[in-house]
Amino acid sequence: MLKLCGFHLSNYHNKVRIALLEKGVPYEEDAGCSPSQKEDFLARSPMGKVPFLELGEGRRLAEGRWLAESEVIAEYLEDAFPQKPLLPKDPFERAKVRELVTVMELHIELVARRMYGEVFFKRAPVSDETRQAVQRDLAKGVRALKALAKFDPYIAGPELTLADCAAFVHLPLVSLASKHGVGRDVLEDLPELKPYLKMLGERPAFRKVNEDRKAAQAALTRK
Ligand SMILES: N[C@@H](CCC(=O)N[C@@H](CS)C(=O)NCC(=O)O)C(=O)O
Repeated sequence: MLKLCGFHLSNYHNKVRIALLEKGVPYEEDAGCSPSQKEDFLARSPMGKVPFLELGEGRRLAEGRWLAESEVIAEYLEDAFPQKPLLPKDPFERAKVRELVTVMELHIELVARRMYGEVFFKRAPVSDETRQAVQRDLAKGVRALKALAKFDPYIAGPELTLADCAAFVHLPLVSLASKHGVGRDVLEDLPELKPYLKMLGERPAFRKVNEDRKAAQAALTRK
């Protein structure tokens, strides 16, 4: 049995969970798993991040099998469980889905993430230099997203793909972070985005993950 380890407020954890649920792959979850730089955690996830996937623990740590990096995990699931694919068959179309995911993660989410501490965790504000760099880099990422996104009705075209799993978890965070961090929702120029996210949110897998995220957020706020 696969075990997905992470927590329900993690957008990367939630992306993999949506893929597992959409594909109907049976899995267990450890949703109480926080990032760590401790040695035994690093043996499972070498950058100390979540999510990671456990593919069988083995009797000793060295015998265990783990995978880190959400997109690597998602692609593993595609290879290991080809039923209900979330990547097109055609090599070019598959690559276009990966291109979209890379733009959303490397050039948009990771850029906006530089402001998450300030915006979501009440940490010290970023420097003016960082804020300007974020604004400039986000503009390039969003320009690329606009060029690639199809909303037809899914972000990569007529089929639901891994790019939708990524868009659903990352883009709302980017909207919020940019609204509070640079004074403007950098995704507001994509008018198709809101109805598209709403449409995805009506699918059972997406809805379940979103409800669990909201419950985790509410529990955190009560603390
Ligand atoms: N590229 C990684 C990013 C994962 C990531 O950044 N996870 C966050 C939680 S949402 C984390 O573990 N942060 C702790 C850290 O960066 O040390 C992936 O796709 O899995």
